[in-house]
Amino acid sequence: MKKVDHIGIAVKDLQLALPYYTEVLQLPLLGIEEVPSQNVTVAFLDAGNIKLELLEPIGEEGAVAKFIEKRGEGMHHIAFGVTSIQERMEELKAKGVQLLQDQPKQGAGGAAVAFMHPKASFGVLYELCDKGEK
Ligand code: CMX
Repeated sequence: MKKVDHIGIAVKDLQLALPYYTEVLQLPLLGIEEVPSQNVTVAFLDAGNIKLELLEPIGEEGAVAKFIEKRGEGMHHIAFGVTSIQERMEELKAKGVQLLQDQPKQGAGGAAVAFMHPKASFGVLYELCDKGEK
């Protein structure tokens, strides 16, 4: 894994959470976007070398809605920035890591994303995030 791209944080209400990040912590807001494939609206904040991604559920069905219902708001996942995501997925599969899908999905900003099951990663949900950069 090359580097951490962002940390995902589940929140119930983006508009309630955002002022804490932008005004109290003074992190610049990079943008807000709906990601229907993941049932979330996300806000990215510039936290220096990495970004923070606030995730607000859309509806009650998605992974983040379920996470908040079970565990409450808080740290949801860590995303590694990768290149050639399909190759990285094959490498992980060959090492016996359980991935949550066979093909990458479209994530925020049009990135190709895939997740590893938290049970395979000692309780942490890791994401692979390929923005097509070299
Ligand atoms: N971090 C760590 N553990 C987690 C977790 C998370 N984010 N989400 C769930 N778990 C744990 C649960 O606590 C549970 O553990 P126990 O069995 O010990 O109770 C176990 O994983 C199963 O969880 P569950 O609540 O039964 O939920 P599901 O199995 O239905 O779903 C998961 C869990 C990881 C498969 C699902 O959340 C998923 O597919 N995630 C990937 C997609 C995603 O998270 N998308 C949202 C972000 C998208 C974005 O960044 O844009």
